[in-house]
Parts: sequence; structure tokens; C-alpha cells
Amino acid sequence: MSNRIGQTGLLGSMGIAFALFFASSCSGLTESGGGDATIPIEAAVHHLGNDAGSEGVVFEKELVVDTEFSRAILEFDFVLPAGPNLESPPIVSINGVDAGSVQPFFPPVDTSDPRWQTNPDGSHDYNGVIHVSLPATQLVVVGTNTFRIENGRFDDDYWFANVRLTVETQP
Ligand SMILES: [Ca+2]
Repeated sequence: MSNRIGQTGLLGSMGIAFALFFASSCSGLTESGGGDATIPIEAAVHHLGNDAGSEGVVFEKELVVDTEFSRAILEFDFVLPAGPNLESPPIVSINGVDAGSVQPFFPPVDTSDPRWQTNPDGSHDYNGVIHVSLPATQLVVVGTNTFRIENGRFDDDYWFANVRLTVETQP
């Protein structure tokens, strides 16, 4: 029994040490003047969907906000070579709470534009760049947060990048 307590204590200490290391290594606050700061979440390009080379249908990443803020905006870009489905777009959340639909950021459907793809089921994918900007003030907390993007339909392949949080810091 005493041995078991000893192991628990050791694991607990390791957990705290890891958490501290994780927090300090993930806190990438970049001051950009004017009371705004950009916190990078994931700059790299990722591919979700069910085609070869995809990373599956869910991407999650933690981010640390280490300052009080009055406003927060979550931004990212859908990028080439292929974009999301309009009718069942990817679902974005922070800390498990829906961050709002990305649908309003699609351009108007224009089937004469080669970037618009019409699927056999009549739905549409937009294979061009889409910039997404979602209000996140009520979703983000000071401390560790989780960004998540998940397919609206499993067979929708798309690429995204430049995930970041812009916060207006309090004076
Ligand atoms: Ca697609």
C-alpha cells in the first residue's frame, strides 16, 4: 500500500512538471501593437477527409491564453488544393462549444466558376481560399483552451492552415 501511494505521488509530480512545461512551451503570445495580440494555434497546413494522405476527420490543438482580454477572434483559412462542402461544412469548436458556422464565409455559389464543384448528391464544395473569422470572446478562457475542427461529412476532403486567435488585451 505504501508503495502504491509513493507511485501516485511520483506520477502526480511528473504530471505537474509536464503541465508547467507544456504551458510554457505553448504560450506564444506575439504583441502586434494597439492592444491586440495574436496567439498562433497552428500555422501548418492540414488535410482532413477520407482521401489518401488525410489526417482523419478531426483535428485538435491546445492553446494557452496567458493574459486577460476583452475580445477574442478565432481565424483560419481553408486553402488549396481542395476546400470544404457548403451544405455540410466542417464544425469548429473551442473547449467543446460550437464556435458558429463557417458557412457564411463561403462566396456565393457560382457553378460557372471552376472553383465550385457540384457533387453527385447535388451539394457543393468550394475549392478556393476561404478566410474564416469567428467571434470567440465568450468561448476562450485565460489558461488552456482546445481548438477543434471536425468534418461535417466524413467524405469531405479539405485543407486548412493559419489557425490563430487574435485577442484585444485589456489596458
Ligand atoms: Ca471538399
